[in-house]
Amino acid sequence: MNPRLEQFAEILDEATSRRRAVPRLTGTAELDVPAAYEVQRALIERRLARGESLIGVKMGFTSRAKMVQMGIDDVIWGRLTDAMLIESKVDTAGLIHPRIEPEIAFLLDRPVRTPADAVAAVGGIAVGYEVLDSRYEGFSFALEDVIADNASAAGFGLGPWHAPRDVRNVGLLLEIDGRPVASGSSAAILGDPVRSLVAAARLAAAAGIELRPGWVVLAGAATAAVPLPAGAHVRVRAAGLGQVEVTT
Ligand code: 0L1
Repeated sequence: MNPRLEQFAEILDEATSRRRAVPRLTGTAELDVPAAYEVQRALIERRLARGESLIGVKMGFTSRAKMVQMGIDDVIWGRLTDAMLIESKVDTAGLIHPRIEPEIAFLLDRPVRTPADAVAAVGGIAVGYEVLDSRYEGFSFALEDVIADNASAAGFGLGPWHAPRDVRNVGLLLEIDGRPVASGSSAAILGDPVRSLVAAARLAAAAGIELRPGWVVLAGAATAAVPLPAGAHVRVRAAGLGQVEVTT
């Protein structure tokens, strides 16, 4: 691998472990989208070398509003490892400037090698949340930066799994300390979270990666991400899918 890209992965890895934001890579370097995904791969390889396992993928920029904001016309993806799975508590002191957003999650029970495999591979659907923590100063980045930074992934949590169902218009509510702070519909996720799942299969296939049984696909946010304070109790509710809670 190009040593410069490996060096970018090291910078982002250390920003994570030292909880110190870094300037965006594109401020001083040329980085295109394929090279940014190479950095992401190298960043995750470092985690795998420390004993973490891949357990899924996350989709990003899945709402029209975020695509327009970034000036892009396709979604991005990042990798999820077992160390990112949050059971019930997340320590915000271990993060730089965390934000949280509600998600719809798919559980795969069959391998997905092509987009055509995706829908039939869904074994479960759950409400979830994602904790984002851009490793860049001031959450300031270009598309290539955020791809390299594993799409800002920091952690995620999942509610109870349900049998596959229509999730085109599921109402989602994010509460912090009992107060509603964001609400939306799963329709904000590409019009139907299943489209995001199919996109995950497309992008993974293009990268030569098979989505495996047991993996989770986070389809993307249905609302804007909100700052995640310390000492908070967060609840995400989804109509028909129950809820998931986390404390910080
Ligand atoms: O939409 C996403 O999850 C992708 C990247 C989020 C960018 C950020 O706000 O950190």
